[in-house]
Amino acid sequence: MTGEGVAPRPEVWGVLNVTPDSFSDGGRYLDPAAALAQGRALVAAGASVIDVGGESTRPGAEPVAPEVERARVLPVVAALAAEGIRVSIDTMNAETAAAAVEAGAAIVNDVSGALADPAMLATVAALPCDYMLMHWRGPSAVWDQVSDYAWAPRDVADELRARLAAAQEAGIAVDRLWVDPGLGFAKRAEHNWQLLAHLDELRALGARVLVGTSRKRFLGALLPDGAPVEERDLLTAVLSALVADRVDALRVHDVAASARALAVQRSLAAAGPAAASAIVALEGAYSAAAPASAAPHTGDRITLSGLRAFAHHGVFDHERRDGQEFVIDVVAHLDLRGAAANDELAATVHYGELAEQVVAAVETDPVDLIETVAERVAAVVLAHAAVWQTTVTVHKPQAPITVPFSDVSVTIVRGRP
Ligand code: PMM
Repeated sequence: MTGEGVAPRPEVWGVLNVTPDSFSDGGRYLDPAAALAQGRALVAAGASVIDVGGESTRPGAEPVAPEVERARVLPVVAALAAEGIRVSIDTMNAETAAAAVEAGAAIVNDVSGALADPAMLATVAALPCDYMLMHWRGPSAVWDQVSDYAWAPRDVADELRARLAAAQEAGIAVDRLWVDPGLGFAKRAEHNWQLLAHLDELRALGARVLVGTSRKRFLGALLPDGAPVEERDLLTAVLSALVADRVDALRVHDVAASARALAVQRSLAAAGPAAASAIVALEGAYSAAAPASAAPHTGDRITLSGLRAFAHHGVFDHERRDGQEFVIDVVAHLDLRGAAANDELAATVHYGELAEQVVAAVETDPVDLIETVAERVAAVVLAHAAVWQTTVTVHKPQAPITVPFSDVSVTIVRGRP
């Protein structure tokens, strides 16, 4: 029905909580027949995997005895798998994982990243299944004490890298592994947004990437107070489309909405060259440096995202004294046809060297403003003769702003005079 390799990327995984108390669908699918019907409906709406869970991870939820968890999920896993549906079991318990795979599950989705049950990695290593390591810093009772990050995208990637290494050491090959930033799990809204904006950090880990944005509280914060949780489905679907090109799978409750949003995203992406020339035309309108006519190469560019530098810029004494992290994105526009035709590094810009030059320019003499830092970076990029235009964004995620915020940045576009 939904064999591996058939599903378009990203896949949509449908959530099926067989619990009395999950925060958005608790109690609806405790009856196996109702769960099976919902699983079928999610597949019909476009899910390639059904993620079956028997224990709520909602803050304040009571832990569930493994026997109770298994009694809830195993009949549903078996019934779905018997229909040829690809099933994931959402569990932190190794015995439940093993029993679910025995019943036909193809994936173990462990929100604890193998930190809750010491037997999990060895168990999964011996099972014929994929394994999802979600970023986790402990149960919801401790989230208040463990929700601080220097820069969430980097910290989460570093912590997941360690979990991936542990999984591989236990004998789980990387082609069986998935990672997930664990949105909402010991993360404040700003951390969730930063993680979504910097998914490349997770992609660089080498495992497949899934994100679970669905119906989470940080989306509810964008809706009027008291809005029903289902109203978050539209926001989830928008996010599904926005991150589609950087993830392998999306875990959602309203599969139809995300599947439709992805259809829109795919149609737009398929119109790539047209979309690219529209962007070039827009950029041309903004930059005197753009060639008068949109030549075929004017969309060519090299992009460096999320470069990190530690520096002492800022107007406050403590910023000058203690320093903080700055994150820089650079787009360098240059004609890449010659480099591609001759496969020749000398005909383009060496991105590793450019990255080092940008970081070095940020890490020198402290100044007050990130505007000044951005100008400095633009000058470094334009020092490469082949570059005719650059877009530089300097983020200051730990800026001294007294209200909750996710990021502040300055973007400039500079070209040759
Ligand atoms: N979120 C929840 C449960 N399981 N699994 C993964 N891999 N990623 C998630 O983000 C995730 C998860 C909590 O949401 P729910 O109560 O709606 O299932």
